Amino acid sequence: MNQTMQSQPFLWGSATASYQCEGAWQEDGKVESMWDRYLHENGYENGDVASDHYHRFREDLQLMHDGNQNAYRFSLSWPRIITDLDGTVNEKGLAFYGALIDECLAQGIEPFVTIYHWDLPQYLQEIGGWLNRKTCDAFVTLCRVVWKAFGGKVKHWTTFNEPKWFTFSGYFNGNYPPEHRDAQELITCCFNVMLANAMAVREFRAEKIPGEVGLVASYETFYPAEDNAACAAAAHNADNFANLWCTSSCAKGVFPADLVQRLKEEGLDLSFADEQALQIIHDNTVDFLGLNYYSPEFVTPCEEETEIVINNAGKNFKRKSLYKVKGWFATVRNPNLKYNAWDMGIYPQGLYDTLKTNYDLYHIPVYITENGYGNYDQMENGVINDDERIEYIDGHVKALLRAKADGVDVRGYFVWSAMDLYSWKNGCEKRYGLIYVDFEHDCRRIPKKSYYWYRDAIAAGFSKEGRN
Ligand code: BGP
Repeated sequence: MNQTMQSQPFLWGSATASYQCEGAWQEDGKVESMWDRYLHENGYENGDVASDHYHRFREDLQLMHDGNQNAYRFSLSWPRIITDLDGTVNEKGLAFYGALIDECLAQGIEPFVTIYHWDLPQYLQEIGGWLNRKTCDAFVTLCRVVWKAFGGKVKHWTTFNEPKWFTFSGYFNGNYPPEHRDAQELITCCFNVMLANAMAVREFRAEKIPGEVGLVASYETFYPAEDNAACAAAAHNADNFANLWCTSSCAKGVFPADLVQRLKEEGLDLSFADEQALQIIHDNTVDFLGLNYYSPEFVTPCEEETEIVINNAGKNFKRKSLYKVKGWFATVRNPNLKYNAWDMGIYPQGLYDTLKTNYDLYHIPVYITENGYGNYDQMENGVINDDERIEYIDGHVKALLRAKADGVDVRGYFVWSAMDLYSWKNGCEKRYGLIYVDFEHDCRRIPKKSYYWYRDAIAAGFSKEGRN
């Protein structure tokens, strides 16, 4: 890692992802992503236009600048940049990101770039996606292209966003493309993604790309629902299942031994984990961890059949979200917490624990790369009073500052999301933005009350308290 990173100011920013905000799904030579294909084929709400960031990024960056934000986390659309299996580069796609990065720098905003935030090119999905090792090689090709183009301008790189969610949802729960439900496929994909991460880190170091390279993990804090050994064991199972395979392999270079043992006992075939791949993972760990934290889970043991229920319908949903994995763990609602309409529990202590746990385990710098509150925001007389979001962010930032004061090397905080955007399978009415996007009227932008609050809070003290 570049030493200058240690003296950088604390990053206060906001985040987006390419598919969720750019729109322009067919413009300037971009090819289809697996999400384009999947949402179109099924007639679901899609991100064809989304927040139209592709055409409005200058206005968005101006708003971030005016909002005192000094960093912007965004991702690159792979199918905009590389258009086929031969690795053909689409210069117009690269030029878009060049303009976006230059605009960040002109506005005094650090670009914090995620290379993969789920929008795999459809041509790679057709050869098996993350089940196929060729996708790992193709990922390294993508990294090489973007590092050649933007290395030096961008100092903060992350390879993957949340390996847990796109593998679990795509290959176990089946609610994301390619809608498979197969534990063997799940663990194969998980391994290949972590291998691709390590191969990319190796490339980053070999090419001496300036700056730092990390990975963004979704970190779910799992707490025993009751104070007993069985619930504690279930919480550890859940941690292994959802978090540790990812964080331990990218930050320490090894998969948890008890998890590996357990998978073998369950009859899963781990022959994909060949010596050479394990060595690459071992030798190429990340400089930092990005952690996305939204809500905690409280767990008990589970002997019932596996069942996952995800609330994508908000207030119209007739059940409650749950996560039951037979023999591993089950989640239960905590009656003491407030939940939003999509069953997300609000618990700032979870963010503190996320930071502390990961820093204590891995001793590398951490960033909160996503934290935010989904709601049905309403505009009344041109104003959006999103007080619940303000309360949520305020509570979580305070938890972050507490962790920092307790010695955690946390270097930045990004609100999810910069502006309203498309939420995977939930559509656009689940809004997270600091800035309202009027999807009905040409995607015009209207800063919410939280935008002004965040702007003033940064000026008033977050920066001071957050500085190293
Ligand atoms: C994270 C993803 C983001 C974003 C966020 C909110 O898992 O990295 O892309 O979508 O969660 O989740 P959702 O949109 O499902 O409410």
